[in-house]
Amino acid sequence: MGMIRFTKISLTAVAATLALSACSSSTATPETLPATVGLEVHAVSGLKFDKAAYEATAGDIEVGYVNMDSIRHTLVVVQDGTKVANFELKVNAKGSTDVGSVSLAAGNYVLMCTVPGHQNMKADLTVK
Ligand SMILES: [Cu+2]
Repeated sequence: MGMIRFTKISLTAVAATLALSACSSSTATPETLPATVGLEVHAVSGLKFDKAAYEATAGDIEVGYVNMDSIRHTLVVVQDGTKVANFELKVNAKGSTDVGSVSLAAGNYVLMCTVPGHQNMKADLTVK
């Protein structure tokens, strides 16, 4: 019984330490995006975007891209396997942001990152 109790205490201590380190590593505040941004996408750790699906309003869409990860990422828009021309956002470091405008008609699109090895960074974009 004594051993079991000791193990429980140790795990609690480890959990507390992890919580503290998680807190201190999240202090890098991203640059602020303009209020006019109509679509905000975050790159997060694990080669993912922060959502599986996004929505935007048809027309000129101002897209804000925030890097919450520690490696560089890009953002492009693809429709039916073809990249939408003249639009690519790049965020090279943790906390960096990029903003750009893309004109999209209503429809279904896919957001992707073009960095080699990041082919699983995909999310749906529905434009209405
Ligand atoms: Cu990426």
